[in-house]
Amino acid sequence: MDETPVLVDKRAHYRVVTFNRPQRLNAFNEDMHRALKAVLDEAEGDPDCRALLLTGAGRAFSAGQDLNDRVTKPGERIVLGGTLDQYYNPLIRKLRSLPFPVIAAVNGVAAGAGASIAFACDIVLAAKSATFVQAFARIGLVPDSGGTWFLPRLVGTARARALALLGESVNAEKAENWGLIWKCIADTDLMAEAETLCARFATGPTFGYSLIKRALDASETNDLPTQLDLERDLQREAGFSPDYGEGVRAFMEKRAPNFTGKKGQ
Ligand code: T3D
Repeated sequence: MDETPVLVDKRAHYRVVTFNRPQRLNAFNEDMHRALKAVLDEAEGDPDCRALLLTGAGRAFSAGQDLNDRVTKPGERIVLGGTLDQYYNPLIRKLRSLPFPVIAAVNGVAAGAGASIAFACDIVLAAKSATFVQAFARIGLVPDSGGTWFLPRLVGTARARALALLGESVNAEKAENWGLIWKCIADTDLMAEAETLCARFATGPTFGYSLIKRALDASETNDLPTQLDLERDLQREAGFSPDYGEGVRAFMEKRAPNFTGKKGQ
């Protein structure tokens, strides 16, 4: 087992979580999956955690599945559905459902499931030198960990199909221009900018953010009437939160709001 396949730095109201297998470009093995799950579960259970930043140690964000664990003899079969059920799919669901913003600071190459994990985050920042690679087709696989769901929604069908089938690398500037990510940032500024954003979220209206995430996720499958009903229900909940009252008072008093992030009664 690696010493610490996932590092956690606790900051004021947020965590920086670093994939830490740099010698393997932060490729995922079972130890790393288990470590990441524990970190995310702990963060979710801590009411003081109001934002999370994911990044990678060394020159990669993550190269996806560690292929050292997938080497077979010719003719030997390997069952991949099981690892998706056990590890990747719960990870993507967890990232999407965390009740606070999750930011990816993509510091280098994000390939295979490594790219899908970034796309599952709420906001993706990438260093100018970072690249996104749909590596799956290169080894005869299907984009997974939500890849076939995120790609067409982010960049449209034409680009999604070409990316998935060709497995070509997309640099961070193009990724921003295509809408695959939020922002491409100079390498030297990436972490500072990502932490500034996290710190901002960590003092924001966390409960309201969690409702925004729920509404946007639901809009992927809802028709307009259903979504309008959902917005009404979520807005009712948001309206009961102390942060809504504080936000309006602060606006009227022309001062900065002091949000607690809490849910209302
Ligand atoms: O299996 C299941 O459970 C199903 C789920 C699958 C999810 C997936 O993610 S499938 C896709 C798996 N990932 C890949 O296929 C990506 C493979 N890697 C690459 O295509 C390239 O390495 C990169 C595009 C990521 C980076 O290219 P480059 O030229 O910058 O670096 P490199 O020289 O290829 O790699 C550097 C080292 O990292 C090298 O090791 P070495 O020669 O220095 O000892 C390379 O073997 C290693 N490495 C890179 N990716 C992986 C890896 N080792 C294990 N697994 C990897 N995924």
